[in-house]
Amino acid sequence: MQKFHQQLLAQSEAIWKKILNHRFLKLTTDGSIPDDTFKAWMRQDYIFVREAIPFVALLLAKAPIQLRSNFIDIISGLNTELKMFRKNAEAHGVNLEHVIPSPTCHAYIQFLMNIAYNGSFEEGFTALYAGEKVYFDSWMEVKRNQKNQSPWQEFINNWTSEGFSGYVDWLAVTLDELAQGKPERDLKKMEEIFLLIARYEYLFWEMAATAEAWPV
Ligand code: MP5
Repeated sequence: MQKFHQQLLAQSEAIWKKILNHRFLKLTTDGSIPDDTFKAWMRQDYIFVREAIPFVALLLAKAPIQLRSNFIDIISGLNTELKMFRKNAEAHGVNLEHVIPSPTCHAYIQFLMNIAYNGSFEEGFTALYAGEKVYFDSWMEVKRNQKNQSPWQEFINNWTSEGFSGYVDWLAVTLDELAQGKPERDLKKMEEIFLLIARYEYLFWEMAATAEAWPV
């Protein structure tokens, strides 16, 4: 029988393919990504990771006691990641101050916050798994196919490390446990959230590739 996380991935196969084939990842892989394009992603993703901290903290407040320590580690990992962003920003002359979240980044964060405040713990956990799994698969695609070191190597290595891979596996196993015995209605909601996050993730690459911005 298919596990719940496998079912989610199977249902999202079409959008997943589009994510992994996105030109942002292809150009990063072959080294031809314009600096400004990568830097646009970096600035937006810095905001995303910064705002992921309150998102995960809200989930921590709803988490079963036995998962609290995992959530503390996740928050700590996000904080370490922010330092990696700041270090690379400094090295590449990227200004991370006063970044205005683009329409996609803004909408994605709002969606996550809405789930964290108004959704169940299981719904929030599903969103977390979806976002992390996309990043793992996306950066693995880059790592597997790159022929030369990239100026952005630290980002590539960050989401393809053994530690990150183990964390994403843990999310999948834990999500399967959380889904066990849940009524069909709850599982349907989790499936909807998973697909929506995957769609936002696609749009996030698109946002960076097109330098998406507000009209004024
Ligand atoms: C992640 C991210 C991965 N940094 N940005 C987006 C748009 N989606 C997912 O999350 P984390 O917390 O950096 O591992």
